[in-house]
Amino acid sequence: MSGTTLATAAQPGDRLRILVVSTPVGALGSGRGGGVELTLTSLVAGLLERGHRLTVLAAEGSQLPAACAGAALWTCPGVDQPSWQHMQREAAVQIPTDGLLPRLWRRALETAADFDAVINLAYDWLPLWLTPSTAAPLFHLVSMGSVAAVMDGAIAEVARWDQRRLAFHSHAQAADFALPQPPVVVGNGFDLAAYDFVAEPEPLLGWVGRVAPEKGLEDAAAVAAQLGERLAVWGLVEDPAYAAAVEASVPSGTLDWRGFLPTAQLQAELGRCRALLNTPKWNEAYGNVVVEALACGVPVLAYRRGGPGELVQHGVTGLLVEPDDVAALAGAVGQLGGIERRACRAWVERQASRQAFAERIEAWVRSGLGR
Ligand code: HBI
Repeated sequence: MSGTTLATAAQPGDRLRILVVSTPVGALGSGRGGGVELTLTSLVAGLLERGHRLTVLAAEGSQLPAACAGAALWTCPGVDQPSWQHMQREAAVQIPTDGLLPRLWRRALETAADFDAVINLAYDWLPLWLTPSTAAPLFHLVSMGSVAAVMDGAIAEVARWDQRRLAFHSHAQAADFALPQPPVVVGNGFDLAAYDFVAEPEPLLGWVGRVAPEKGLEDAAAVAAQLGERLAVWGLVEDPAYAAAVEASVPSGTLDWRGFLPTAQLQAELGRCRALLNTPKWNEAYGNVVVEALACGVPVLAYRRGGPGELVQHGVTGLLVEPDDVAALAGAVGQLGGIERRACRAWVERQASRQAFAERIEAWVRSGLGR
């Protein structure tokens, strides 16, 4: 065996030395990593709180939020990995010249012997492919549903080799993949101190998300138009042509475009809504915005699809309707009276706090390290 010495296997209860490898799609703090930035922050902050030693490996220019100040930050220069989002299903893996992804994983493999576990948050082929061939204990928190055949294959191969190394945000997401065993589902975690509960809403409907076709804004707009109500829209306009088409599909003034706001401002405005409409057209792996709304006491009216279809407790924290049924979604707005806003906040405190999430992550890693 070459000079690598395996870290002495961690025993239950002692502190773990954990390396977290971030997404190669943008630096932390740039917002380009999408939901992964929120997941990484909660995972690192939550595990620090549980007394573990954390190191984050990310793109040059990354910054860690204050909650992660206790973690070491290592960065690599390199060209961003092309995003799997909006790729053709049969697309091949591309490794650009001076690619960031291979540099991250060269560094991860070189230093893995100093860690009890390496947690990968990137939705990429390379770290998955390496897993059965290295002694380094690589774990993968898969961040999306199925978007490419080559990724489906890499995930299925690790699952066949040792599925304990994989975790998912929801059962609906995990169901996209060929898994021999029931999946480890860890949900996600949020800093609930950052979300203020609002007991008395305004008569405003809300929608939050990247403004892109897979998020289905057009359906929420149609619901607002059908009810003659306004819809506040928060989020990065990733696809301007799509946004213009949605705007043109409803009477002018229906949509109130609020733009992409940092969490503190978003939650202050979102909390005033009487409901969040969630209209995913793809198998949303989790649905961060659903939990952010619930954390403010805002009930969620959603399609019974993907992660949101699991997060919303029908009749308790919101209402679920058949996917793509705009009329049913409009009807659900009329049934909001039965939902207690405090029950929305209570659910998040129980299920989606940073502490609850970090506990599930630690249990996942420990079980994967066991015999
Ligand atoms: N694409 N290649 C690649 N790698 C990622 O880690 C990645 C991505 N596309 C989207 C993405 N991550 C995140 O925004 C989602 O997983 C949330």
